[in-house]
Amino acid sequence: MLNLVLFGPPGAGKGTQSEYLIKKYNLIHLSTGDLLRSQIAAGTELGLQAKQLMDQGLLVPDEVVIGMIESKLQENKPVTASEDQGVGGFIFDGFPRTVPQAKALDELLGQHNTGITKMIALVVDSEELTRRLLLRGQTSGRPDDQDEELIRRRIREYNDKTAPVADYYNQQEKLAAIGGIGEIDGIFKEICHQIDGSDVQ
Ligand code: B4P
Repeated sequence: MLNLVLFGPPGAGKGTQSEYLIKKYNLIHLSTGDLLRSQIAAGTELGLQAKQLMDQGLLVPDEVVIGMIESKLQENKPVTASEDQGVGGFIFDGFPRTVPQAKALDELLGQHNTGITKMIALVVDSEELTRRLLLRGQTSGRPDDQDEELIRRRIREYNDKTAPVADYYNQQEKLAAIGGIGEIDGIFKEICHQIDGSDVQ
């Protein structure tokens, strides 16, 4: 199985690149941001609690997101999925965002006799991230994309709590860092090159 972690600060292009990767490698997409937003839309207790934190640019507690991923892995049992549905693996988008989440993911995948193949880390500077998110905020309707101070807090939260997750995968020799500025298609080719050695031209 090909199990990828797509990593980077808010607005780095994780969601954007995930869409291409899912199609090319036939992956199941697990985005904790999307899962949380669907809980908010459904008005669940979990969604109400998550919304308060997300609207302030803060991370949701580890146990909440780990629980969501655990139940999604149960629904799409990794081994069954790969054998019976021609599924190539999973893409984890926006998860793990803390070292405890990374450890929990290793444990959960280990229970299914599989593991993370590679972490793709998209590198983009803060000014470009802020520009992209404010632009997306004009049409996305996402409250966390509409306020520059809030966006800067999300980036700080990333630097404080999420950036160390890259070291965790680096120690396992699974980290591939890729420049995330430029044409979306060119960045996608570079990611594919890191995954399967395919030509970047
Ligand atoms: P997410 O939903 O994961 O959102 P994100 O980091 O803002 O988005 P992403 O990087 O995917 O951006 P995209 O590709 O769309 O998280 C939202 C919130 O949920 C978090 O702040 C947190 O509160 C909570 N949360 C989620 N997961 C959690 C976890 N595991 N633990 C705790 N809390 C969690 O790209 C952004 C924009 O850039 C788009 O408009 C796109 O068009 C543009 N773009 C992409 N690539 C480009 C390029 N190459 N050039 C120009 N523009 C580009």
